[in-house]
Amino acid sequence: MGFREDFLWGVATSAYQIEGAQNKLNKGLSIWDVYVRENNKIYDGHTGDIACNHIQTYKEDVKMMKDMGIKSYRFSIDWSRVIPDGYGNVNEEGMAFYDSLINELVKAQIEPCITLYHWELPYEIYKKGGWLNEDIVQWFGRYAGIIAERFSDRVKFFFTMNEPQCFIGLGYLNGVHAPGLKVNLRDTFEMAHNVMKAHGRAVQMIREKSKRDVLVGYAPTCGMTYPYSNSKEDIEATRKVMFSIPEADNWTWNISWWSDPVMLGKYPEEGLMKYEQYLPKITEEDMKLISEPIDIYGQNIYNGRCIRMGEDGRPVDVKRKDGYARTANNWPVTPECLYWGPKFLYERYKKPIYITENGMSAHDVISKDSHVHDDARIEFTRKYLSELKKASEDGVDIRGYFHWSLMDNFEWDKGYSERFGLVYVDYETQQRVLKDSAYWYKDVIKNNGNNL
Ligand code: GCO
Repeated sequence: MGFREDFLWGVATSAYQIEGAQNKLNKGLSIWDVYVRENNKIYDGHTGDIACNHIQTYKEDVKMMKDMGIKSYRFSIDWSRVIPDGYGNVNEEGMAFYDSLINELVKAQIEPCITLYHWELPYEIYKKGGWLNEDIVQWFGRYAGIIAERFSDRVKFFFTMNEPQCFIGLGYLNGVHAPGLKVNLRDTFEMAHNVMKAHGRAVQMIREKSKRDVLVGYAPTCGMTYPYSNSKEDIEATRKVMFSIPEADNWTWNISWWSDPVMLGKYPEEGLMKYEQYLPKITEEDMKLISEPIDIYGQNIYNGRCIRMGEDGRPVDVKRKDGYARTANNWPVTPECLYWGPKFLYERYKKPIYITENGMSAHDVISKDSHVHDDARIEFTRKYLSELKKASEDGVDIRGYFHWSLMDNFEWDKGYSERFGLVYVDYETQQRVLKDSAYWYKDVIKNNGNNL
């Protein structure tokens, strides 16, 4: 009992958040390179220009992972680094970097997992309309094929899109992420439809160009829900809220609009009705492309809402307790979501699940004894993983967990003010210090979670 014997214990990062060298190695501009230069968009004027300088330190970083006992590394490829304008020539210098990173991982016996899109839309594609331009479906597919052709001999895991909820919602609806726009609702639905078509096309191209059988997945996010009690009514109310559809003005933050099409081949009825006036033309052919079968389901999970059945038979949110536990960026600590989230997702989508991200930000400091005592992160992860283990024991097909993040990094509009890493990064010296949580996680991995 517990986790599967071959459970994939991992850590995750993304390209812009750690790489640095943004204008080196012939990289093209991405929307983030441009956005961070605007005034007052990013905390204290921070940029990802240097970030964790991973382009230069990747060998040491891989060695560090090996020392931490990490079994798998989920990283992303910056589209604008390997195809500077997104659709034209391939930049060999960019490809060579990832090639070498992958070789290091393989040597260290760390399973590489590629995410294709963790938000670096090439600026040249943005200028052509970005996600609004239907051609992006082919451009993204071509990019996916190029990556699969080159790396599938060594890489088995490919995730297409990371958190479409965020890159459309935060990028185009409330404008706090690149490209920082607030566009019409109509446009956001069309973008979302193209995102999912691009996902489908990528799945096809990965299969076509891979040198062997690979595993293809998707990595959306969203808040989860968990029931107030184990009564049938509360559980039913919770399941209902989990897959419910929000009002149009903040529509992107939900699960089913983004996952039902991909996993079940149809948009949720509730959404088709609620959003009708904003929707683009949706054809059967589109739905077929969008639901091109995938092998594994990734989900980024950070927290959730507690739900119970109301007196009137409608689900209600249970108020959080006064003084409830929170992380440094004020996200609630709700371990139950790592039990109920995967359980509901597995019931609905019936695919093996990987938690592609989970973790917390804390105000970590290096202590007088030169260590970083991040007890809160240890406690957080212990509680979350214990719930995940319970789900696995209850028959949910959970195959892996990637802690966000390997190391502190550029947290988007929050710059370097949030520290999510198991490893502390001093951004002036680029020194890395394993936090207590890194040693703790190593022990968990060694025991396959049996010591949680
Ligand atoms: C994602 C996330 C990460 C964040 C993390 C903490 O999309 O995968 O936004 O990039 O750093 O979720 O907020």
